[in-house]
Amino acid sequence: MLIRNRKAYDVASSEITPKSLYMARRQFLKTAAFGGTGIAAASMVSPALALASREEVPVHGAKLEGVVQSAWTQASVGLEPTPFDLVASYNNFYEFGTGKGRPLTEAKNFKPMPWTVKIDGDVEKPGTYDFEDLIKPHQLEERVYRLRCVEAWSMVVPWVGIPLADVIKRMGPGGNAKYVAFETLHDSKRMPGQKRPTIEWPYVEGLRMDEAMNPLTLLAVGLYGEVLPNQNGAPIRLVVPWKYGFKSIKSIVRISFVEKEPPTSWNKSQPKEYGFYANVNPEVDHPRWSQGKERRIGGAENVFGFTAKHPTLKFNGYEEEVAAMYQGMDLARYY
Ligand SMILES: Nc1nc2c(c(=O)[nH]1)N[C@H]1C(S)=C(S)[C@@H](COP(=O)(O)O)O[C@H]1N2
Ligand SMILES: [Mo]
Repeated sequence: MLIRNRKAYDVASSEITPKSLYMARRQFLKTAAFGGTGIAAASMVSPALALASREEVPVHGAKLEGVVQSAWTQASVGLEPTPFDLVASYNNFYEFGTGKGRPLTEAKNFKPMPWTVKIDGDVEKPGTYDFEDLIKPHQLEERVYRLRCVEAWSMVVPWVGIPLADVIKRMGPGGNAKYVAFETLHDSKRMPGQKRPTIEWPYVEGLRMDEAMNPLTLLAVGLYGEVLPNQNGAPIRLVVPWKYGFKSIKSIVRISFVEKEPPTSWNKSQPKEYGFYANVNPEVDHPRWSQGKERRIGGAENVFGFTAKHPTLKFNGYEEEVAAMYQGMDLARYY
């Protein structure tokens, strides 16, 4: 059968969402009234509704050269990658608005280049590095990873990036560098969502040093072989596949080597709901909903309903690679 040879990303979005359903949802949107419930990595908006409100398809970026295939292939995930159009149009990026469809349109005119990343703290080679100088010495790899959002939806994304460990080794962290802290650009002229106090700006995140050095942890600069779309965190974002999506901070301008556990945005905003570790764990529910299942973006269940169907895997399926780092830790306490 011909269709079986086609890659997921060759499938047009019109085939994923039959046109009639798409139009029906648009009509529903026009007539339905929505009570916005404010804040959360957690507003339970269905992807169908978010996609129905977008007016244009994502813009493709420049092809990235010299990308090698990593050990984390599509076959190792065992799932088809989520089509490009969905990865680049269903986003969480509060700097460009809180709706899932907002970053696509609100980030359209964002100009990521030129870009610098400040490296500071307990490290041998601190400084302000041009994006190019930060990336150039390293080999770009493609890595197909699961992404599991705390809101119980998930995707499979073919990222392009470099292991964070390679950059850390090159920078030479000192003996007091127990954690790595990350910061997103703070400039409300370029990121209009920052004009509103949705969360405290800038967005900040952090990892323990062993988590940062874990071979899975990626600094992504692209997806689907192309330069990272603005809405996915251009020009450089973190990808930590065994943790909930909010740990994967976008548009990074600062990486600091610190001694104490750094503050993280969602923990600051709602400490009872979001901890520092945020490891994907089906056994530890969010206080307001189960983490036992997930809804795959683009999956058949999204067409008619919003029920989470697929069981969530411990550490998002990366247990073998990461479980040893948490041995002896009570993961219900360190959530
Ligand atoms: N700076 C910044 N990074 C962020 C966010 C954000 O709002 N701002 N949202 C996070 C959340 S909650 C998720 S699920 C992922 C979504 O990444 P994607 O849009 O590429 O799928 O980005 C994370 N990184
Ligand atoms: Mo998220």
